[in-house]
Amino acid sequence: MPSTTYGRARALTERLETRLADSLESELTTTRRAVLGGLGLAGGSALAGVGRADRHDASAGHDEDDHRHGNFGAVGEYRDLDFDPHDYLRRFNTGNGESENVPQDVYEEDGRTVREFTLTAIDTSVAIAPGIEFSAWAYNGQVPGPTLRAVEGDLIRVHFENLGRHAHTIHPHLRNPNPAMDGVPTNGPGVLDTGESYTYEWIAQPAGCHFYHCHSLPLKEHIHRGLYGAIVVDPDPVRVAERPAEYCDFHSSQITEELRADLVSEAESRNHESAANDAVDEMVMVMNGFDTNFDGGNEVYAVNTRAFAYGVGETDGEGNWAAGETKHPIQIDRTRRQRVYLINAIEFDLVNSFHTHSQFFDYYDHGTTLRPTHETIDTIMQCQAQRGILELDYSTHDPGLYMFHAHQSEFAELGWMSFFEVV
Ligand SMILES: [Cu+2]
Repeated sequence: MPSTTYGRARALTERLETRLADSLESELTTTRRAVLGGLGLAGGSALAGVGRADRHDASAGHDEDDHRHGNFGAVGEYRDLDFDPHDYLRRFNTGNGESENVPQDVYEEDGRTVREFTLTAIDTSVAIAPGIEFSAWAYNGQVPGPTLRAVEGDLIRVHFENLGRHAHTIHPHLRNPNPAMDGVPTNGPGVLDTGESYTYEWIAQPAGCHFYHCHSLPLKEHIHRGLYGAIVVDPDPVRVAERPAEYCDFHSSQITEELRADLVSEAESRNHESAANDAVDEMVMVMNGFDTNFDGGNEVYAVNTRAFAYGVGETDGEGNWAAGETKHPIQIDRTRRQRVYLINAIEFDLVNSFHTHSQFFDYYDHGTTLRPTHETIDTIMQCQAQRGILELDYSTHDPGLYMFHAHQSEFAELGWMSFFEVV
């Protein structure tokens, strides 16, 4: 593999990174000037937080909300877990202790598998680009929050503790028959103030790629600040064999034994407890954006929080990345099937998109079916909170770097630009 390719890819990533840093710098200057102009004689002290620091109290009409909830001052831990987009990509929490910062357990109760997790909302800061810290509100100190994974029909039990300065909830995008567990201000415990806790219980259904997020008001700020994550619900092959029509767009009278067998085998490939799943390389990508100056628009875009994290950094061209290098492409073993759980967690922009270069993929909208809802496409669009499963096959591709990015060019240039490294 010629290293010139890597050299050029690295130069491109660096150029985009520099432009992003410059645009943030000029954005900061413009905002400061505008605010100064508007302030007149009011003085400069109000500027202290403009830009990279936390000025949520002054910026979002939040004072009233804070006082109503009685949240004064920071009570949560302030910590930076050095969230790593590369580590996040392939880390699933199934109750078996996959993450040090996520207390979890798995056990049987009344004939049902229970997957238990503790999620704690805290105020923290996350590095969204080199040298750019964003004041986040985060589940377990990371953005996106921990990926929770269960099998269809399991009970997901989440002990939630709010150690942040604002009132928060957890709202799951699941089929949930108990309104008290919906994590909204109106139902059940409502919003949880600083120091309060609650245990949510959700049945893992339907199978698919789902989303959870805080549902406190103002909603757009509570989501955009980082309180969101993925829930993966693996299909249960036994249930699929019994009720195949629920997993495809065929009527039960049209289900042949062959189709049933195909659906079951697809379900096994998606189920982390099945050996067939080991053969699939699975990843979680949460498309997100950051409004660094709190003007209601994003200045930085990313997959899994850090701009250009899957770009090309310093390398010898043979896959050896320089020590301490935080950027590198996502390595893909061409002999394996690739599956991406993709979620759009963006705020302020109506849609986001995902585009692969030199490759087409199958797409399962929301991941709730076991047959693709789109076949052989290279671009998909997701509105806010929409998600789905992509399946890619690089077995006939030459090794090398293949770009993928949002096909909103603006998003790509402001951070949402990445590479697969097919080996
Ligand atoms: Cu919140």
